This record gives sequence, C-alpha cells and structure tokens, in this order.
Amino acid sequence: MKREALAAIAAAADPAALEALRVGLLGKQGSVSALLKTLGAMSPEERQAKGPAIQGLREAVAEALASAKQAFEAAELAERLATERVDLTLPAPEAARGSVHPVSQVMDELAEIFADLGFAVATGPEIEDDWYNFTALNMPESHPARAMHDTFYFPDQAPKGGKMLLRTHTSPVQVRTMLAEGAPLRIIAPGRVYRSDSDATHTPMFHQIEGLVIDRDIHLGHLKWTLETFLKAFFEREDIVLRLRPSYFPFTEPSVEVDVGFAIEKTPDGRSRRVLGGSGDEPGHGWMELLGSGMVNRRVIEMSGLDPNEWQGFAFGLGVDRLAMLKYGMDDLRAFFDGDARWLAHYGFSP
Ligand code: FA5
Repeated sequence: MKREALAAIAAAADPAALEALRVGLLGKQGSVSALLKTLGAMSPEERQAKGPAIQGLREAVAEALASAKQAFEAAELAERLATERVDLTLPAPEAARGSVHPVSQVMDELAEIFADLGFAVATGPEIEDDWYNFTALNMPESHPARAMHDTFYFPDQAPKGGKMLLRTHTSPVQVRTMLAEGAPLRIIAPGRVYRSDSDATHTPMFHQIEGLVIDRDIHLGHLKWTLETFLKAFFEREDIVLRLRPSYFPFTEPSVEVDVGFAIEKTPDGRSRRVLGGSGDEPGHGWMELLGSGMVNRRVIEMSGLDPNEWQGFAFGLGVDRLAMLKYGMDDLRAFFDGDARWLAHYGFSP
C-alpha cells in the first residue's frame, strides 16, 4: 500500500489532483485513516507488532504530500517570476500628503505678530510641579479656584509639594521665566495644556499662548492696547469688537476676560459658521470668550522673586484652538485632533 500511495503522489499532475489524493489517504474517510482506526480494536500485543508500520505509513504519506505541494508552489513561483515584469516607466500612485495643521498655523502667525511687538518666546514643561501650576500663582493647596481646572494628576510627589500634574494652563511659565530671568520682561509662552473636559468648544488637550510684560509703570491701558493691536493684526480686520468683562483669576488683580463679537452665517452645505466682526450684541451675533488676562497679582511677583513695589505687569492667556476656529470657520473643536486630511482640506488646509 505504501509503495502504491507514494507512486500516486509522485504522479499527481497538478495541485487539485494532489488534494484529491490527500483526501483519499489522510481525510476522515481516507484509507490510511481507516488503518489508523483499526489500532484501537487491537490487543496490546498486536498493536505493538503492527502499530509502528501503520504510523510509519501515515508519516511517509504526509511527508510525500507536503513535499509534492511545495514542489508545485515553487514551480508556480518560478513561472510567475519568468513571465511577470515590473514596468518602471509607469507613474507611481499618488501618495496622500499632509498639510500644516490649523493650530500650528495660528501658533506661527501669533509668534510673528508678537515678535513685531517685541515679545520673546519662553517655554516650560508640560508635566508640571503643583507649585508652579497653582501655588506660586496664588492658589494654595485648598484654594477653590483649583477645582475649576479639572486637573490630571500623577501619583508622584512633586519636589515642591503636592502632586505632579499635566499643566492646566501656560501661566506657570510666567513664574519660571521671572525666577530665571528677572525683570524687565516681555514674553509669550505657547504650548499644550490639559484639562479633563470635552464638548464642541472644549478638548482634554488644547493650546494656549501666555503673554507676560513686566516693567516699571505698566498699567491696564498697556494690556488693552496690546490685545487690540494683536487681534486686529491676527484677524486682519479693523471692525473687530472686543468686550472686556471684569473677572477673577487668583494670579491677576484686577482681572478681565476678553470676548470677541461674531456673526452666525449659514454655509451653502447647510452648516453654520461664525464670522468675526461687529458687536456680539446685535441680532444674529454672539460673543465668544477668547482669553483671560489682568494685572499680575503682587503676590505672584513676590513669589517669583521680584519686588512688587518696583515691578508691575500684565498677563494674558488665550486659547489658540478657539482662535483657529474663529479665523478659519470650524464649528467643532474635537475634529481638530481626529487627524482627518479631508477635514483639513475642507477648511483650505491642503499641501
Ligand atoms: C486660564 O487658563 C488662565 N491661565 C488665563 C490667564 C492668563 C488669565 C494670564 C490671566 C492672566 P481659562 O481657564 O479661562 O484661564 O482659559 C483660558 C482660555 O483657554 C479660555 O478663554 C479658552 O479660550 C481656552 N480654553 C479653556 N478651556 C479649554 C478647553 N477645554 N478646550 C479648548 N480651549 C479651552
């Protein structure tokens, strides 16, 4: 039987014939399988006498089938290699290319505008010490304003007390820069910040730019002029209307929140978009909160190693993603971080 089986395998003309042989020999109803089944009914002595031969047959058949199959596959590959040709003159398929992200674009525009106004760029770590993010900004451990920030904490103890955290704003860079460089100062600090927060105008990671001016005899008028000048340059419109609302931040006194007026327009595809300009109090208009700001609190200047009787200043912190939404007309902040090239192209960001 063994010789016959091996001869049939060697003679198989193609892979289909080989498969039929495999089923006939080793399949459920196959002849070799039937022989294997007889082992169960044998006495131990008989099994010891005939078992090795039957097992040997099964192995030999399986091996012959496998090597015949391999031979067919090798022949097929050789055939394809011989007949197929790569046409090197064909143009390559178009690979998808990325574009500048609106947030990067806005960051660059802002840095350029502020450079013209004499601001240098400062940076700080995203994994921050509780002391710089809160305490030095006049928010001691039990301060209620801490609760407004929905902070992501690490289990690690911070060197200066409290826990390490993902910075919730760029304001800690104020303290770091005053401590490192002293006064006078005129800086912006762009970067990522993190809060446990998510809806159409809030994402858990977003971007802020901090501004800080420390000098002698600085007052609120300098702040207002700086913000108006930069917003008009950024939006390239003279009809920008700002609304300054009294507010509260522990690290500024007085504090003002700045809103910008926009009109709601319908796009041809039925979506609504916000277009800047005019007062937000007109019908069909609204106000969008852009930034928080104020005169730097004396206690912050003190904790940053400067004498508040000699040095004063103003600071502001603005949401870069919100600025991008307003300038380029996006309606949902969450789509900023989906990485969808079609979405980018829709808003005019293509390679
Ligand atoms: C602050 O973070 C203060 N550090 C700002 C500041 C700096 C005030 C210096 C005074 C002096 P606030 O929590 O309001 O403030 O956030 C500032 C801006 O970030 C908001 O106006 C808004 O534009 C933006 N923002 C806040 N939360 C989110 C979020 N989850 N997603 C996107 N943008 C956000």
